[in-house]
Amino acid sequence: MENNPSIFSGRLTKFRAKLREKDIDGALITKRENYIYLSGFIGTSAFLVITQEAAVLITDFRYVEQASSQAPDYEVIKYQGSILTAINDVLKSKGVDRLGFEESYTTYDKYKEYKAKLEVRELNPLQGMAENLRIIKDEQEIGIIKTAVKIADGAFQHVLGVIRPGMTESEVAAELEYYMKKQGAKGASFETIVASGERASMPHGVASEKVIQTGDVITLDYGAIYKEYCSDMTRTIFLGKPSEDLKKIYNIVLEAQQRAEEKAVAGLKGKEIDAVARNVIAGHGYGDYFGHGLGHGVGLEIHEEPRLSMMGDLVMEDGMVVTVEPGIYVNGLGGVRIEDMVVIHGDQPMILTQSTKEMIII
Ligand SMILES: [Mn+2]
Repeated sequence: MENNPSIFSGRLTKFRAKLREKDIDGALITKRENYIYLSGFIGTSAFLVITQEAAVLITDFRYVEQASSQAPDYEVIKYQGSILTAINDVLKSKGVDRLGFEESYTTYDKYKEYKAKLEVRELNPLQGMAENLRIIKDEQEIGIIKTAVKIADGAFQHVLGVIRPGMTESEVAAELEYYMKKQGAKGASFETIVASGERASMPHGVASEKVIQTGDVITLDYGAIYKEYCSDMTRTIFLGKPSEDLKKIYNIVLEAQQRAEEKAVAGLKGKEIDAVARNVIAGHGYGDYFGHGLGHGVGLEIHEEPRLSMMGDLVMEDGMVVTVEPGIYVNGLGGVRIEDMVVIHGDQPMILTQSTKEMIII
């Protein structure tokens, strides 16, 4: 990650203000996406202790050097033996009495250990304190996400020239992933979905050994991880001339996608944007065949807040990055989904995904 130190100290300042609001004097952060966000350290093991005055990163021998260079705002402490002892020592030396912990990522076993071994007066749930800061992306994050999207767009262009009848879905997935890595991606942001023919009726049909044949509809849903940030896109294409039913479904999904995307604007709730797509699809009689939410936030995690679904109560704000991905799935026939990534930007949604959404028949 290109560590601009001022970005991380700015995030620490915001996080500390939230701690003060909740009257918590120290936070223990163990979830990888959260410690990346707050410190800049991208290794696979770290424990942050953040108080009003201190920022400590505890890690093991493997990561001391990396942590020191990636997280200059932090005092890096190496532990050997018991991590709980190391955390407890830091809590004591920093005078932490009311400790906040990440309740959604703490197993019951760990919680019991915290209770038994950490000498603090209170253990308080942080209630998504770091995750809530992550919802709005800053300029640096949006820049990285744009590159992650561009890599996925390039892979789509690449794979269009490669797909042939006789290939398996797994081979197509491998082409997408190989291309993305060649363009600088660390890997795929989730298990690549290549669902062809009748399998396209499975919204999450991960690539299988099925051989792709002429006449198949093919749903490609995939993304890249670039500098720890994810992208996510879906296109549905046809190998040979599609049936009238599938063509009709394609055009309905496209209309729903475009109409909803135009409404991905600041001030609307996730569920209001979801309703735009849902109403288009229901209006054509396919309401029962769109069984998932319209979209989700994307960032360090592939699925994060805000949710664009019937339950999405969060109001859109500038800097949120979301997907818009309606679909129609008909058992025995196949399915169509079209997905772009969008940055909320006043009343002018910034559509990141550039691949064409015109019907592609190869
Ligand atoms: Mn998605």
